[in-house]
Amino acid sequence: MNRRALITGVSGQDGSHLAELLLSKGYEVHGLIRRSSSISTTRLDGIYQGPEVAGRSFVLHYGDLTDGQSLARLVADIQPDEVYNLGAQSHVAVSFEIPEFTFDVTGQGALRLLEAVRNHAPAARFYQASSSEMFGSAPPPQNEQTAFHPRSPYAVAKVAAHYATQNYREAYGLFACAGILFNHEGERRGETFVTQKIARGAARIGQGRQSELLLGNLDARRDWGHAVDYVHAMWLMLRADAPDDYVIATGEAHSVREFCQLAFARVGLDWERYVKVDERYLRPSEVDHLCGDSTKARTALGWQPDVSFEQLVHRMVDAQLENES
Ligand code: NAP
Ligand code: G4F
Repeated sequence: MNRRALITGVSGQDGSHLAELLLSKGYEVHGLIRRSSSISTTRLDGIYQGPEVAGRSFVLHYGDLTDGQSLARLVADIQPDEVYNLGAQSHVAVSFEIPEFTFDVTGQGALRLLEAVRNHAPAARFYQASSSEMFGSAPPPQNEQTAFHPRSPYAVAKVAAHYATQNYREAYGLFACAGILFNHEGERRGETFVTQKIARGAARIGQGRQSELLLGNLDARRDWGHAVDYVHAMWLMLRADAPDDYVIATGEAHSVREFCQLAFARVGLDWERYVKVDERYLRPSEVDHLCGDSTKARTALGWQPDVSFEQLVHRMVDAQLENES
């Protein structure tokens, strides 16, 4: 029997890569999408199967993490073997503008989904997309033992969802895992995250379509990996013998400045001539330095990343050059 998976956030960067991974492994994949006035499933173009496809293995359902009844009904109807909760208002800076909404979707949404699983598919394995943002100002290297010090409404919501996942594991015996993933990027990254903003800006400036790039804090350091490597870790966690929480990271941190340097060099330009700091992109409280220690995942799950920092930057810029051509 093929395994059946339900993915929230399937239209996002990670959701689209995870859906492809699970389909390649023979899963029947169900994805939750929100209704929107324009098409929001472009990342799924390569795997979309319309309702006319007989016996399709990829099915999209309307729902919302703020609507507990829709989640309960979907879980009851689909009876998934695995549930991946990737849906979130995932933009840290935006979470300062819409904190209540962020908490509702990113924090309480996880609790709603856990309840749906507990009540309607208690044998399902559950993955929660926790985040290195939860570590906030805790000094690097951060691992599973590091105390959280969240620095944004988004991070506070992720901490709540993380603890809810642990509590449902302890209280109800759910096979519930939290992956504490450090930043991961790629060709499908949203345009307002710093890496894609830089990759796109470098490509456009290189092609003479843009004259400057406005950014915020250039000193922030992140442990950046590629999303394809990271969704593989999600799947490995749910294939383990017992549920647990794992840090997923490359173990290498670079500054926003270094990202700019490599991205602009890819198009033969000196970044310092084009990048300007604009205070509007500074955050009320910043996370200065994230660098993960993923020894546990490497040892227990056999996980390791394949894409280096330099390859990541080059792949993102090259993809933007193709987009713009
Ligand atoms: P993303 O590209 O922003 O995707 C977020 C997904 O959540 C989208 O499919 C979005 O749908 C969906 N969503 C938003 N609000 C929703 C709601 N109310 N109900 C249902 N779905 C909703 O994020 P990502 O980078 O793929 O990240 C996936 C998950 O991992 C997120 O939970 C994120 O917080 C977490 N995470 C990401 C990173 C990273 O570096 N990428 C690191 C650690 C943790 P629309 O397409 O309709 O907006
Ligand atoms: O790309 P960012 O917006 O990602 P951030 O805040 O680290 O959050 C991402 O990674 C988290 C994992 O740690 C995820 F949980 C979360 O969902 C998201 O995927 O910003 C990275 C850094 C920050 O320090 C920010 O202040 O880049 C700095 N930055 C500088 N200029 C900028 C900009 N960030 C953005 N988005 N836009 C700028 O113009």
